[in-house]
Order: sequence, then structure tokens, then C-alpha cells
Amino acid sequence: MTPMIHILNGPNLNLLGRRQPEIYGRETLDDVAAACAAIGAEAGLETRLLQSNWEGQIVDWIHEARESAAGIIINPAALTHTSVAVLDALNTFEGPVIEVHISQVHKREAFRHHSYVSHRADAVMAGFGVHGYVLAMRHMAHLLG
Ligand code: DHK
Repeated sequence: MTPMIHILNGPNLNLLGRRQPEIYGRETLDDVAAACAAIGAEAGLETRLLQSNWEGQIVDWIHEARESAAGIIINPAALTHTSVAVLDALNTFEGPVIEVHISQVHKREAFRHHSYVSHRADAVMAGFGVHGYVLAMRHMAHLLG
């Protein structure tokens, strides 16, 4: 069976491409899904990109990933800085976890400098724009290869 990578996205990322483009760029989540699927096709990985504005939905998808995913790429968005629940869910997942931030969070407000998710993530990308998802996919392929 082809290994599956879940690419999970938190609050407000449904507006990617239209929301503060000077920070997050003009590419959409559909563009990200297509770019990740293309890397997956090269690397022999299936991808499933999901987005929710609801913390509990992200937790449920992480639980689903326990059954169906070999790895998780996650941009928790604002939940990065607030959610012990997302961290606890990720701690139940046994495969590699890569945390992605489109913006360079350490150059921004102090409240964005701390990440609960980084306590679990095996790698962290920040400031690469949406290209960070592509780089995360390549690293995931390397980890699972
Ligand atoms: C996205 C968000 O929505 C913010 O809440 C985070 C992250 C940064 C990003 O850079 O992708 O602070």
C-alpha cells in the first residue's frame, strides 16, 4: 500500500491567498495541495490535505492519522501558540511529524515565538512561504524512504 501523508492546516488557512498576502503570499491551499501531491507522486507517497478552523476537528484528524497515515505535516496556524490539545494528540502519533509555518514566526510578535507543537515535531519549517510545505514533503520522503 502507498504510504499516506496527512497535511493538516489550522484556523484561517482556508483564506490563504486572500488573507494578508504581504505575510502569507498569494498562493492558495489548493495550490499547496497540488504541489504536495506532485512531490508525493514522485516519491511514492499519497497526500491528503485538510483544513479546519476548529481545534477539535484537528485533534480528530490527528487521531485518524494514527490509523491511516505514515506521517503528518501540520501547519497548526494560531493553534501552534495555544493548543496543548493538538500537542497531546500529536504525542499519540508514532510516525514523523513536520511543523510548517508559512511566515518567519520568530521575526513577528512575541506571542508567535512559542510553539506547543514544537515539543513533538521532528522538524520545523518557518519563513519559506508556501514552499515550506514542498520542502516538508521532500524531507518526509527522505525520512520514510
Ligand atoms: C499562520 C497563522 O495563522 C498564524 O497564527 C501563525 C502561521 C503563523 C504561518 O506562518 O503559517 O502565527
